Amino acid sequence: MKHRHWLPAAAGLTLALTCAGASAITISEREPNNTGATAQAVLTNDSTIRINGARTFTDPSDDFFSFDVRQGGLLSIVTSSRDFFADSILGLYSPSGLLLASSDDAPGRGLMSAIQFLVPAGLTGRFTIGFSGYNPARLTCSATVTECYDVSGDFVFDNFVAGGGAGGSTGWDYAIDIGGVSLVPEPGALALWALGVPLLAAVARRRREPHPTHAAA
Ligand SMILES: [Ca+2]
Ligand SMILES: [Ca+2]
Ligand SMILES: [Ca+2]
Repeated sequence: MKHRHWLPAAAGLTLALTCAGASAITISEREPNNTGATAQAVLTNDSTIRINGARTFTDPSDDFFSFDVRQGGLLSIVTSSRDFFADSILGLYSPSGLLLASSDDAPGRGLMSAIQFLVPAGLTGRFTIGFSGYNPARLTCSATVTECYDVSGDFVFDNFVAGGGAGGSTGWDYAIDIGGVSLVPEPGALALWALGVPLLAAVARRRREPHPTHAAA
């Protein structure tokens, strides 16, 4: 490798490229995460994120997760469950909290949800997803599975109901897979990051240098 004579730079670049590659991270859900404001932050440079979560009978609350979108591109969010009776709903919110897309039963996924959203180049930042169970008594969805609204006309996640979240569908585990080019930092940012790692290492080394009063150490 050309940079063998400058190990910190090589190490930083290798780490940065590892982060930018087709790497995946698996995260376990942490309650409470019941509102957009208390969403569980999933912060990573990995290109795909899997969240393993649950809607249990003791805690059937809505589940919110936030993650960083670094550049425009197709953002893919797919949910699944090992339990055949699982019936999810899913919403995607912009960094300013605007509902961008929602899903009840996605084509080919049974009763589980999925969203494909083309993130405009200028709309980067911390996005949030809301996930819950479908309850026909509280929710109506269009036939095209694009939008779900509760009985008050709002999307269901801003109307959390204790003991049921959005729905009566509970008591199942789920997985949410988030992927797309938009999760990975831009090449320019990566280059800066790779340069920054050896710089920080040099600063840290300098700080660790013995103080004059302890020069003998
Ligand atoms: Ca949960
Ligand atoms: Ca929750
Ligand atoms: Ca559904």
